Amino acid sequence: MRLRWTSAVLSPLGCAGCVGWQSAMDPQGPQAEHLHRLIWLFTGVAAVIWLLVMLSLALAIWRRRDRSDEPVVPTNAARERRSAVVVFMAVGATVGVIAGLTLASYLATRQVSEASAEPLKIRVQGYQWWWQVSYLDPAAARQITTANEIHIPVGRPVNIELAAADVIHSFWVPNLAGKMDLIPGRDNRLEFTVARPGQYRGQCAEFCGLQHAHMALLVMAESEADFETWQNAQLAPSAAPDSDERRSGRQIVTGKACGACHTVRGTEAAGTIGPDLTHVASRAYIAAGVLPTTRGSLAAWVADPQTIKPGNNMPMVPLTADELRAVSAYLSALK
Ligand code: HEC
Ligand SMILES: [Cu+2]
Repeated sequence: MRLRWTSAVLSPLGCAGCVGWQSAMDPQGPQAEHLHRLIWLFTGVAAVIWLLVMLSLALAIWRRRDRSDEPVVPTNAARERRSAVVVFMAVGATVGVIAGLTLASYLATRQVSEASAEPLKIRVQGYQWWWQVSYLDPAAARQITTANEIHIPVGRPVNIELAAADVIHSFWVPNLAGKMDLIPGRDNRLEFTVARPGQYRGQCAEFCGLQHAHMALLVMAESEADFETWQNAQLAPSAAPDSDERRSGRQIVTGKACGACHTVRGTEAAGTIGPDLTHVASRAYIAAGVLPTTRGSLAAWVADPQTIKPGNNMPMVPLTADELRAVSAYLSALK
């Protein structure tokens, strides 16, 4: 990851030790760069105007102090005309600046939303409070469904179709692109290219309920070869259990309520209400960025999802300690 001074200054405010860095001031692709330039243009123009206003204010105060015996109201016609000219010039400058910034913003938006010829097509569907990620390969056998983690090859344009399953969400990966809403009943599109490999954090940017702040995602930008390796691993069905403990774990996941909500390809579990668990242990986090994926955190989550992420749509399924151990052993092997 290439660090700019803004990243260096701001990183202590971020999440030390987290996977993925998140900042609109550290653009990692052409679309993000257009927006970054726009941010600086607006900030620069606004700063100059602020300075000019403060300077004229200081000047006015200073001049008033010098001639405190004079009346406040302009007394003759010449002075009044001069004031009118100044007011007209100020109004003209304001209109000019606003028109210029509007044009700059329009041009940047147009550049950001340019479509490319053969993008990698991904569909992201927002749920309270996680992201379903599907790779739309023309060959049905090569379609992948995963959650909260998007792998993309560096240098290839990515076209993301954005849909919402319940309420309005907003997809925002600040290093890569602007925000785009996910609206029930209306699919939006967002296209971007990542220039450098890295792990970029994103999050829901539209208040969508209690756990809105716990709806993060990760974009893993990799070389074409690494991406292909990942893709092939994801296409494989779930790993078969290699011990008695894991076998009984699989039995619990497919036999208890879990399978009604989760899919584990290669088993009977085929639910679609929660994230696809076929390769859950290959992802850096579970529950949309809330816990790093370890056997311990998988056990903690399954034991009591409502304490970890209150209000989320996974109920607590009562398990004995042995069952929980078996389930976490099984899940943590689903690489
Ligand atoms: C009523 C549906 C439902 C049932 C039953 C259910 N889950 Fe879930 N599960 C969910 C939902 C929804 C989420 C996403 C929660 C979130 O992140 O907001 C989830 C998340 C998870 C995750 C985290 C996945 C990830 O990638 O973030 C795991 C692991 C998991 N469930 C395992 C289980 C197991 C094991 C069982 C059975 C003991 C089970 N679930 C039962 C709905 C369900
Ligand atoms: Cu959301």
